[in-house]
Parts: sequence; C-alpha cells; structure tokens
Amino acid sequence: MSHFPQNFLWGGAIAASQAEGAWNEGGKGLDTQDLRVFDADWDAAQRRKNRDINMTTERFETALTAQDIEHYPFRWGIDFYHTYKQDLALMQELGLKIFRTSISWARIYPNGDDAQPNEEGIRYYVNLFTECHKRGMKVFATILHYATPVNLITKYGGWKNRQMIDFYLRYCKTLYERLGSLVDYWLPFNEINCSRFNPWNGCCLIKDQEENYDQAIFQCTHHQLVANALAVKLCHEMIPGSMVGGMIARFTSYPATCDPDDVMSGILDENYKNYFYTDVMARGYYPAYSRRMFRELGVTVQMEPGDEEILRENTVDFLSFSYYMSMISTNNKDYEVTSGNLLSGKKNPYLQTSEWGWQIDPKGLRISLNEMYDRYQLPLFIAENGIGANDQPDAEGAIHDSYRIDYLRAHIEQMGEAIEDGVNLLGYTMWGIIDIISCGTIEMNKRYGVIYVDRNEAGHGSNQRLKKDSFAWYQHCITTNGAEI
Ligand code: BGP
Repeated sequence: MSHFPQNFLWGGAIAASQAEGAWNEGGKGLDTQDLRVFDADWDAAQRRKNRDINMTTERFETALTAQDIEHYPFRWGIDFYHTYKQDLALMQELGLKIFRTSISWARIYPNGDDAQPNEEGIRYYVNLFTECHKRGMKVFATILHYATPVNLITKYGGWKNRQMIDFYLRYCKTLYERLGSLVDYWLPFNEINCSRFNPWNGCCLIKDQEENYDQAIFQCTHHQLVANALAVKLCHEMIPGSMVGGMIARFTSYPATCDPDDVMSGILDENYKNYFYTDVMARGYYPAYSRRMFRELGVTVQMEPGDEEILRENTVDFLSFSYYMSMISTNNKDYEVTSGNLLSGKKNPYLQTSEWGWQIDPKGLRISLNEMYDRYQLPLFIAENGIGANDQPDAEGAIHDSYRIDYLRAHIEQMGEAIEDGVNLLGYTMWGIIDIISCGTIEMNKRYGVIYVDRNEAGHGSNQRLKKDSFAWYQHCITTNGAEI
C-alpha cells in the first residue's frame, strides 16, 4: 500500500557543473567549479583533505590559466552537454516525473556582467527542458548550484560585493523571461548554508585572502539571502503562480546523550547549521538566536535600508533540502569523528557509515521532515538524497548495487512514514540519478547513480551508460508510487 499522493513527484537530480562538461563550449565562460583541482593519484586522506582545503590563492591563479582538463574534472563531467538526449531517454524509461538540474550561470552570462545574455547558452537550456517535457518530466531548476562566473570574483570580489545581487537578478530575469514557461519549480540557491561549510563553493571566498573569514562568510550570506528574496519577488511578478523555493543542506543533529549540555548543543547545532537559513527564507527575518551566534563569532552583518522589508515580504513558497546523513551534538571530545556532507561530525554509535564515512540514518529523514514541516507549515521537497559508492561492473557489465537499493528503500520508507505523520511532501529528486563528478571531493569514483557512466577519474573511458540493479528497482518503486519497494 502506498503512502504517497497520486501526484507525488518521483525524480532525479544532477548539477550542471558536475555533469555537463563542455566547460569552454557554446559560449560558456569560466566558472568557479572549473577551477577546482583533483588528482586521481591522491589517496583517501588526500582526497578528504582536498575537500577541506576548498580554494587557495595559489590554486586559483594556477587554475585560471590551466588548459589541462584531466586535473579539473568539472570541465568534463559526464559530457551531459552532448549526451542529454540519450540520458533523458533513460530517465523517461525510469518513469521520472521530474528532473532537477542547475543552470550554468556562465553559459547564460559568460562574464556575469555582460550587457546581453549568450543566446547559445539559452538555446541549450530551452532544448534541454523541452526534451524533459517531451519525455513526461517536469523541470526543477536550480539557478545557482555553486558555479559562479569567475569574472565576478576577479573584477568585483564576488559575493562580498553587494553589486553581485544586481548581476544575479539580471541572470534570474533572463531565465524567467526565456525559460519561465519550461520550469515548474525554481530554486534560487543550492544549499544556501554551504557558504559557511564550504565557503568557496557557497560564496566564492578564498580563506587565505580573508582577514576575518566569519565576517566575510556572513556578509556574503546576507547578500545571498537578500538575492534569494528578490529572486522570489521577481519570479512572482514575471510568472504569476510560480513556485520558488529555498534550500539548505540538512545537517540533522541529535544530542549525544540526555545530558542537558548535549541537548543544548543539539539545539544550537540545529539552529546555527540549518534553521538560521530556513528561518530567514521562510519566516522573513533574522531569528533572535542569530544575535548570539554573530556575537560569539565576532560578526556584524551590514544591512542596507530596506533589506528587512525585502526579506519579510518575499518568503519562499516551499522549502527543500539535501539529506544524506545525520550527526550527533556534544562538546565531549571523546567521540570518534567521521566524515559527512560538507563537514565532518561525531560518530553516532547506533549508525552504520558509507564507504566515505557518511552516517546512514533513514529515520533521520522522517525526523527532519516532521521538524521542518511543523516549524513552517510549508510544502517540502527533498532535493537530494542518495549514497555515494565505488560501484564496479562485473565481468558481464552488471552492477549489483544492493547497498544503494537498501539505502533508497530505507529512506523512501521513512518518507512514507512522514507523509502518514501529516507532512506535505511534494517530491523527491534522488541525488546523482546518473553517475556524475562528486562535489565535495571531486571524485568520479564516488558514484550515486542508478545509471553507471564508464569514465575513470582522469575522465577517460567509453562514456557508455549502464543500468545498475537499482535502475529496475527505482523504476518499480515509481510505477507502484512507492507501494512496492
Ligand atoms: C551536496 C551538493 C551536491 C552533491 C551532494 C553529494 O552538497 O548539493 O552537488 O554533490 O552534496 O556530495 P558529494 O558529491 O560530495 O558526495
């Protein structure tokens, strides 16, 4: 028996910079993801360290002129820019109701400050989204999924400069004008809280250039929160009835014990890592607890006259989040630390971890859905969920990813429980529906897809697509609307 409404939007998600490749084709300008370096010879520790380094001035300057693409995987992705028709045919075969991807800002405005948009870039997304609808899929478009035109950083200093709001809105206006009839759900920013946990990805900051990193992070975040509200406003004005959401990476955190210190630590983690961002986007004002957060960080956010009205009058229509794992909260240093999405955390003795150390917690998804729905009474949308694994085809080319089926089954079961709890859940776009370059560690071998892509970590391979065992499983899940998993 299915807990899911008949119109539940079963889907899959990717991001332009992790999939398209064609980094310098179709008039596209250089973007911040094109500059992130990777070396297939790095061991696991060097790969994790690479994630935490983010970006350095030296790496930035080297990458600006680098023509080698082997060490810059986001420049080749899985060549989705050229293969999207075949890939969407596979997604249609899966029975997807909705497809989430981001739009590459540097395809539309190669330098970010161009007076006119790049027509070839617009045409690519018109064709891509038209193909989605032709194949029975709605479109869930992320306007900015980390990849920012590099010129906006070199010429204007990136999101620290409030002028970025104007460039971003010029970009939004063009998307609403030229793609508005093809997009069903809009997301102005992917994981807007990433600015704190991966400041290069989130707001293009280079740590060795910042006197006061936290101050820069939260000033950039303010500009993005204002931009998010203005993107909502503009979309509602230009496309009456449009659905514009807000998104965070959900860092679900439990107190390590019933010790009141751990409980308070859990409240602070939930507030500072998650709710600060969704409170501003969904309630429309900076919450009271943020004053202590800023005081303790030595941060003073500069607001302009009118900012508070912008935030208050332009809250989001729905909230979405990525959910991969959960963490525990305690100041007790004795707990083992394990990795996670964007940041590491203390290990929960009740949970297993993935090969990459991310704690697998399906019930945490039900908990997150209940808490967010109860807090805001807004429709929710799970924009990302999945498990990264080093899938290997066997001699016959089959990929028996039973671990992925187990992971997805357990999380979808909990989604059904949350709907039974009364949560209004619009949809689920499983992350990395097709293997793509991992965002945090830039690894091709960290595979999420139900569709395998024959490419190695230097970008070589047949680029052939293979259906993993999870393909048929997810297809049946969708066919039965979640009743038979
Ligand atoms: C989220 C990003 C996605 C995706 C996901 C998985 O933070 O929104 O782009 O990459 O993380 O993380 P990773 O690819 O590092 O395994």
